[in-house]
Amino acid sequence: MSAAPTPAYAGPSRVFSGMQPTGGLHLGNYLGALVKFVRLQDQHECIYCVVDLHAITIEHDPKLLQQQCREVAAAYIAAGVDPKKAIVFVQSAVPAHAELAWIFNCVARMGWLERMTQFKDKAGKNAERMSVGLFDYPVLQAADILAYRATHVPVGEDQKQHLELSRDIAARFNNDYNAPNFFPLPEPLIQGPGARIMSLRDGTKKMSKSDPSDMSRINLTDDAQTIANKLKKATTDSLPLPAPDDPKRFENRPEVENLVGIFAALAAKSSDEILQEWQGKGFGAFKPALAEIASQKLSPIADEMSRLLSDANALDAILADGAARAHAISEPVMKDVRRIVGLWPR
Ligand code: AQP
Repeated sequence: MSAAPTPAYAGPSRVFSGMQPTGGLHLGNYLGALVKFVRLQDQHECIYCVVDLHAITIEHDPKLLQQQCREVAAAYIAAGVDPKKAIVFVQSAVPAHAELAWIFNCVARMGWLERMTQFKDKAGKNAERMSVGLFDYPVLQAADILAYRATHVPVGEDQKQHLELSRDIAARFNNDYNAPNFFPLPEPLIQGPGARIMSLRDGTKKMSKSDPSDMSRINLTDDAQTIANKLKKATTDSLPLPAPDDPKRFENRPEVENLVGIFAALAAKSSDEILQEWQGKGFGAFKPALAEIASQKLSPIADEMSRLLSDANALDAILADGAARAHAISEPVMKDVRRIVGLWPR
């Protein structure tokens, strides 16, 4: 089922996004999502969540999960999210997410979920042994967004299909319950040079927290030496950097395209501008320059993260305030949802 065109939703424009506390954040999370989080907070009401309910869909260590939530929240704030402007909180602190996910489970269709490529990628040949939660992940994601009737969702390109599912669920709910325009059809905000950052080892795979090789990614907390070392060892070829007007400039060179894209995103330039400066030169010079700009951007974030994490009480107070503000928005929505669906009022 494809979503109908965005109807005349009359509610306010609102941004929602989240990240999983499944490990340290990396450059892909930063360029694909965090940079946009910061940019949007001055133009919209923004809600940024640490999605721990998503993190338990795969094996996790209960003793570490709360601290991992703090680390993701600290990364948001250290990257520039202002918790006075934007709402920053942990998903499981607000009951609407799980409740609405159940209701949406009864709206979404098996066939829609069976088409989700991220489940296929993550489960591989072990689909039968994966948790039902991992299969159902995009439904919970729809609930995350729509519990706040969010209209815009900044994400990396890997989340495009999940966003389409959220739109389908919203449209079907509105239609099946004869509640026209109750939920907006949320729009993904994907564009931008960092929308798809690939692994440093294999330019056809996305940079990911769960990649077993730490050399495949640049973590937000890596120091300058580690970043330089990872980039030095990043897969490239022996050819020089291509010219921007060469139509075959990245043909069979996904790793080169990725490094140029990362440079461009960090320098807030286009890939063509980077190639204009670097065409004909080799990676022996390019990689150290890239390492330099990467550590210039990331080291203040790492420093601020460690400062925030050194005072867990202060960070937890920010998250408690965020959860209260999030609940104040989602509870009236859930009251309406319960009424529309015919559930018992609270
Ligand atoms: N490589 C990437 N390039 C651009 N954007 C990316 N994002 C993730 N990887 C890239 C964006 O970061 C946000 C948070 O993602 P997440 O933590 O919820 O989970 P994910 O997308 O599954 O990220 P990972 O790193 O690949 O985690 P694991 O390995 O745990 O699954 C999203 O907006 C995502 O688009």
